[in-house]
Amino acid sequence: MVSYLHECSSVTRRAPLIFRSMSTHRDLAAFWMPFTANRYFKEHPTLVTRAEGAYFIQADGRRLFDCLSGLWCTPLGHGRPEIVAAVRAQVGELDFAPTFQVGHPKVFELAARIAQWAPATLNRVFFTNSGSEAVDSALKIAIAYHHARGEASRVRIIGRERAYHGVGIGGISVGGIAANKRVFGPLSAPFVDHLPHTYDAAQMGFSRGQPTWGAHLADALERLIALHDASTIAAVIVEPMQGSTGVIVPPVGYLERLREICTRHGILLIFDEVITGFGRLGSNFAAQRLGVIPDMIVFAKAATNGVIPLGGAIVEQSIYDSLMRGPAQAIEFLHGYTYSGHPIACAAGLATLDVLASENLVGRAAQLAQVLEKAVHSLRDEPHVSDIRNFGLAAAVELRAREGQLGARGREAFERGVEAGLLLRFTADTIAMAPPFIASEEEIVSMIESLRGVLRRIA
Ligand code: PXG
Repeated sequence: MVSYLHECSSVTRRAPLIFRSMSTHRDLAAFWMPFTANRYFKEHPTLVTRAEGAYFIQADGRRLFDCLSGLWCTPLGHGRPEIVAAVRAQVGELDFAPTFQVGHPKVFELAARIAQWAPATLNRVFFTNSGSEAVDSALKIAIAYHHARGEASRVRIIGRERAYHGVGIGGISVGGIAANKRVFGPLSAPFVDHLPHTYDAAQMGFSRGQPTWGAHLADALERLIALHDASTIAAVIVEPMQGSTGVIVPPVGYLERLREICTRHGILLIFDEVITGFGRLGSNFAAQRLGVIPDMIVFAKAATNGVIPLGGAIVEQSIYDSLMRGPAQAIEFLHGYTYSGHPIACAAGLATLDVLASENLVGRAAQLAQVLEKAVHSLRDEPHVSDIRNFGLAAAVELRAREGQLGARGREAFERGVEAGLLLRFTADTIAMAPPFIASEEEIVSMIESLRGVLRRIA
C-alpha cells in the first residue's frame, strides 16, 4: 500500500509471467490503475481471469494461491455458492433502493446482524461503500457527537504513524504513511496529530503474535493531550493491527492503555477494523480478541467477502443517542452516500455472515493461525529475511532492501511467486499474507514452502 514502492523498482524480468489476452499494450492504456506502477504493469501485465475457492486462475489455466484473500477481503474464498445465489436473487428482486427517507428490509437486517457480531455496546451501524468512506464517516460522527454534547471545541483527531486509513481526505489526514501524504499535505485536515508507531525491530524482531515490549508507547497520547489539551481532541483512531504497513502487531497492553487514557479524557477511541474485522484475528473483531472495546469500529472488505463493496461504522449506542435530538422531523446527521446500504451489498453481507457462522470459519481462522505462525517463522534463516511478524491469520515477512533499490526485492519475490503459483502481496520489501479461512492446513504450509523456494531464488 505504500505508493513509493511502486516507483522505485527496476527489476528486470527473467521470464514472461503471464498470458496476454490483449493484443497490444494499447488495450491496457485506458485503465488508470490504483496504487500501481502503471507504466511498469502495462509493460509486464499480470492478469487473472477467473477465481474459485482459494485460487485465482489465469487465462492459460495456471492457478495462483490467493495469499492475501484478494486485498484482505475474500476470506471465504471465491465463488462461494451461497453468496453468488444471494446476489443473483437480490439483483432480480430489488436491484436498488434509496436509503435516504426510504428503507428496504435487508439493510435493517444486516445492521442488526453486524451489531450482533460486534461487542455488545456497539449496536448502531452506518453504512458506506468502502473503508475510506467508513473512516471519514467515523471521524465525522466523532466530531458531530462532541458538537451535539456542547463540546464543539473537540475537533482534533489523533492518528498514528504508519497507519493506513484509506484515501479520503480524513483518512489521509490521520494516516501515517508519509509517501501517501506527501503530495496531498495541503488537503490535510488542520487539526490532526499522530502517535508514534509501535514497531521496533530491535525490541520485537521475530516475535510470535503480540510483542511483549511496547505498551509504554501508548503514553505518548498523554503527551499529545498535554500539548493540545483534551478539550480540543475528539477521537483517537488506530488499526488494532496495522495491516497495510506490513502486519505491525500491537504490543501486549498497548491498546488497553490507549483505551484507559481516552476514557479518562473523554476522547472517543475508534478501531479501524477494515482488515481485522470479520474473523481475520480468529475472533469476530480485534476488539473481542484483545478485550479492548472501542467506541466505534470501522469495517469494510470481508463484510461481503469482497463480492460487492460495503463498509461502515459500528457505533456505541450513546453516541447515536446523543445525536438523536432536535425536532423529530429534522435530519440529525447530514451525511450519507447514494449507495449506503445498497440492497445487493446487503444481500452479499447477510450471506457472508451466514456462511461465517454456519461453518464456524472464525474458529477455523484461529486454528489456521497456529499453522501459519509455525510455518512462517520457519523462514527465519532463509536469504534476505530481516523480520517475521504474525497475528491471527496474517503474517508478514520483511526482506532486507537491496542497496539503493527500495522495493526491488519485494517485486522480484512477487514475480517469482507468480511463477511458483502464488499471488503474493508486496509492499516495498515486505511480503504480507492473509490466506482465506477456507484454505486447508496443507495449503498454508505449502504457501510457505513455495515462498521459501522463492526466497532462495531471488537475488
Ligand atoms: N482502513 C484500513 C485499515 C485499510 O486497511 C482502508 C481503511 C481503506 O479501505 P478502502 O476500501 O477504501 O480501500 C484500508 C484498505 C494491502 C491493502 O495490500 C490494504 C488496503 C487496501 C488495499 C490493499 O495491504 N486497505
